Amino acid sequence: MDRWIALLAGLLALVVGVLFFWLGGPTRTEIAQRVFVVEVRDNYFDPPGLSIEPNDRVVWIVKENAQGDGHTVTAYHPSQDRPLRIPAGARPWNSGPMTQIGQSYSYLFALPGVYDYFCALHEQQGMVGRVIVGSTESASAAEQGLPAAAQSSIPTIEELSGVVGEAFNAIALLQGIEYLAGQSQMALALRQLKEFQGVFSRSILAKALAQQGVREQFENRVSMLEALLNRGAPLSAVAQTVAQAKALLDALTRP
Ligand SMILES: [Cu+2]
Repeated sequence: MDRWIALLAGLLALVVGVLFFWLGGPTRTEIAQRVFVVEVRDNYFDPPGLSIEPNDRVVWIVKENAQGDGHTVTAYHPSQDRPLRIPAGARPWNSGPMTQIGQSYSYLFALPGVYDYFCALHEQQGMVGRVIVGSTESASAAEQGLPAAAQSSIPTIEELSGVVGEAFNAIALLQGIEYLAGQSQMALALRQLKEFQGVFSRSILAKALAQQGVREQFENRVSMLEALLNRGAPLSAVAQTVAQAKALLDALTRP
């Protein structure tokens, strides 16, 4: 009888423990919600590839429109007269033509998988992009089936899993911090920066920057960005510092 009571007590403790952890622990949605910014240029996305976590948000911002006809950000999906190149069940998106500099479009990536997208006006010029959500190990997108120009410019899953992918991510993350600062979301901008600093020192990106002899320079830019955000410096100063950090990363994204 005593054994049963002990067993029941043990089970009860386990259930309470699990419930406590489940209800009290931070969930992925609380710590995620990072904002990555992809710049929309003539005629490419910068950066063209990202590797993110579920519930991260991507904001595309138009930076160039020399032709005047604008750009779109459109998912490869049958609803857009294209083959399905996003996870089954994921919501397709289409920004429609964006013609104003500074115009933006945002999408929250909820489901894991590989998402390919294109600009409806410049797909044939290779204006395409890719977002991997969740583990890159489970990503198994067909690397075939795009127009030739798109095929040659879309980052491969292998690239996005390595140092090129980390550099792309860092660029979009820093651009995201600039975007958040521009929205007066200083606390979010700082949190995103702290999280980046936390993982940077152990990253292959840090190693690659060290090999290029610019790691210290890059870290100085990131520290300066933190100081600027902390004292609510003008957005122009924030943008300039992000641009300098980005210039150091750009060297890693070119073959
Ligand atoms: Cu375009």
